Amino acid sequence: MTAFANEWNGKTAVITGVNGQDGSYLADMLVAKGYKTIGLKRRTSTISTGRIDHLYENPLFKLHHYDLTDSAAVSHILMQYQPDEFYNLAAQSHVAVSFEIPEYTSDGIAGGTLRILEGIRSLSPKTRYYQASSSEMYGDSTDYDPALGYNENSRMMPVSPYAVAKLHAHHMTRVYRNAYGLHASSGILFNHESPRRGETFVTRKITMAAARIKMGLQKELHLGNLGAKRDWGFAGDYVEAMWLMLQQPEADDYVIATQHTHTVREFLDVVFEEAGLDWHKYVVIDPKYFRPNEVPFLLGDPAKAKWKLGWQPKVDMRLLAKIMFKSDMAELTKQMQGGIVVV
Ligand code: NAP
Ligand code: G4F
Repeated sequence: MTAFANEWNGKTAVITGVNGQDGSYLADMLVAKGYKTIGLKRRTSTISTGRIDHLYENPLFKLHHYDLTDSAAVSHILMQYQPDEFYNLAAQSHVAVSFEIPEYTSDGIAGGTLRILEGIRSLSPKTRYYQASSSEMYGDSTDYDPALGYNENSRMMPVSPYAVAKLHAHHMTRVYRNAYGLHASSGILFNHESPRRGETFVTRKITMAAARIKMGLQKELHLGNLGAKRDWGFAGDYVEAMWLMLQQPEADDYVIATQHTHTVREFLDVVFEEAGLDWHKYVVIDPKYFRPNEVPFLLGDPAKAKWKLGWQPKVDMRLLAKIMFKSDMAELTKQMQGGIVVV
């Protein structure tokens, strides 16, 4: 038996943003299910494919270059593969950065989504489409039940360029579903994290800093708003929900969340307690990390996903925080033993 014993199941899937957190977990899952998995990544000047390097030798996995702003690249991929499923995960996904580069963020997310939908409509209309929508779209809307949280019908009031672009893409997905009969679904995913989370998002920034402080490599952790509340789940659970949406007879929109919300401060408490440290000694509140507009509160109601998809989250915030901290400690220990640590 080879290390890649899983055979092709006859299905082909395309993933944009395969090099990101979710793209890498989704690629792992689809390859394990026997999909021929076509990962699309943008070209970067330095190699940064650590999340997907382990897939390179797998005959079911193939990588192509692409950019959200390039409709010809999408057309070629659709014509070449006529994929059964297309997962659109690529985005400039950092909310604070979207205030600095709003046009780029918007063109990639709103324009990029439209380019793919139009490509599918004209070149491969049987392809089932997944859109990576976001809880950030709710913004500061007060249209939710405090006990249950936002659902698929709650009013959305985005407060960042990123969220406005995501809302455009969300509605465009619905328009192509209703106008042209495409099997196009949006997952309204609340924050989800993992050891593969980008290092500038608050959870990973905290777990990495706690590990570095523990090892004597860092003295301070600069953060912004500690009072913001987020509904944090595990990325590995959330990619399962994406796949389930595309297995349904009808396309639809689904909230994916844990239905528990915590402040950034509570996340800090759990991680530093796990590290045996008092975060008050290290955290510096830095105006640089406050945003021009902030989403103060996110809590999602995944009842529809539970009922229709049979999906439910398996990892809560406390466990997630511990898994991430442990992983960062292990990685740092390995680097220190290999003599490759940045102080
Ligand atoms: P991520 O780690 O930032 O991954 C995004 C990927 O998109 C990266 O691989 C990035 O490439 C790629 N990308 C960025 N700009 C691109 C462009 N112009 N052309 C082609 N590729 C481009 O994000 P994630 O956490 O995996 O999230 C996946 C998707 O879900 C995103 O659309 C995000 O907005 C959305 N979402 C995320 C969450 C969450 O909590 N994680 C919640 C709701 C929705 P590089 O690898 O080269 O940087
Ligand atoms: O980790 P964050 O940057 O995530 P944010 O802004 O909620 O966005 C993430 O989740 C969205 C889904 O709701 C996705 F659509 C989006 O792509 C992304 O994955 O910030 C979380 C909270 C914010 O309230 C922020 O103000 O943490 C606060 N925060 C406090 N100090 C900080 C920091 N955020 C970051 N990134 N860095 C800080 O130093």
